[in-house]
Amino acid sequence: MPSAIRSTFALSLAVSSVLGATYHSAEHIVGAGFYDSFNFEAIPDPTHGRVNYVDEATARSTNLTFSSDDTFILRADHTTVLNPAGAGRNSVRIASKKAYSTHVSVFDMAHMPQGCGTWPAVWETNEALWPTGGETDILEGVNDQGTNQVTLHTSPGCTVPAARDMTGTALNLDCDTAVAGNAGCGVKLSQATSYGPAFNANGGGWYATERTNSFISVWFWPRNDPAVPADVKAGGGSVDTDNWGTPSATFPSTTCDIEEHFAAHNIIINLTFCGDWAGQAPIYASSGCPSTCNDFVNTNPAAFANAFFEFNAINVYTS
Ligand SMILES: *[C@@H]1O[C@H](CO)[C@@H](O)[C@H](O)[C@H]1NC(C)=O
Ligand SMILES: CC(=O)N[C@H]1CO[C@H](CO)[C@@H](O)[C@@H]1O
Repeated sequence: MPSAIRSTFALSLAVSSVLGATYHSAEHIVGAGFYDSFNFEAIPDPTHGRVNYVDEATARSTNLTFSSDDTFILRADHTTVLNPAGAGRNSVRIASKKAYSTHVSVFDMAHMPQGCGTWPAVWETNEALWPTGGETDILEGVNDQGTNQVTLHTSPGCTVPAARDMTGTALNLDCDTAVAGNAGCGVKLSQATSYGPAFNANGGGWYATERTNSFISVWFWPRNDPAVPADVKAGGGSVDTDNWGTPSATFPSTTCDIEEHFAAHNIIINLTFCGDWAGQAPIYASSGCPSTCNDFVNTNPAAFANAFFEFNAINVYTS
């Protein structure tokens, strides 16, 4: 091979191996752009929460969603005392119009919902194909109990090893929704500021997910973390996950065929109250919360003044 061609060949090999973890912006969602990128889902809560999901017109007219040039807020009603025999607390659930298989998504958040009875979630799934299309819970918890838990839920035949290269702690190892009451295969994050009041007091931070056919990983960087990668902080453009360091949670494909167990996913953001997780009496009581969960949600609207998400941006990247 002539040397000029040989050196081009060598260069292209070097470039393509670096490009393995480089992704380019597919959606840069900021401010009112959330209304373009997401559908509002005014559906009954599948997890039996004390919630009433409203449509977009209601969310906008009652200020449950609010956008400015550089922020998008999604919150629950915090002024209405509820009739215990009537509908639950008004809140919002949104699902992205676009669906992604292998991708990176970065959530730059200044605030997340907090308070007794709250069950917020930022997650990805295919609602029409659940559970065979899989589910990735990126940010989820109940009743202000941190730290954050990252969880996969799948059809049978997807498990993860106990020992993994991550900073979080492995919980269940079988991701099958039919096992252990649909607990999924979870990872409890080690970072104290990853959830709830501690997350908010610290100005929030960045959650990022990378899904390939070899692994699904989630990173969390608190707002003041000197290690937050420059491409994550910048938003848009491109990102190189090779430079992101050890993830908070990772799920390798060793004993889980990710391509088979995960369909193209929409990003879903929801805020419910009580229900199948937050509302379980022992769980609610162990959080140091008063009364019963439903009664607290019905009678204490002011307690939900901080039950809101504030997004600086969501960035989605594909390779
Ligand atoms: C709607 O919410 C935003 C953000 O919290 C707030 O700045 C604004 O004043 C609210 N508008 C009304 C009409 O309450
Ligand atoms: C009420 C509601 O929409 N609940 C969903 C919110 O997020 C979790 C993901 O963790 C789903 O499992 C719930 O169905």
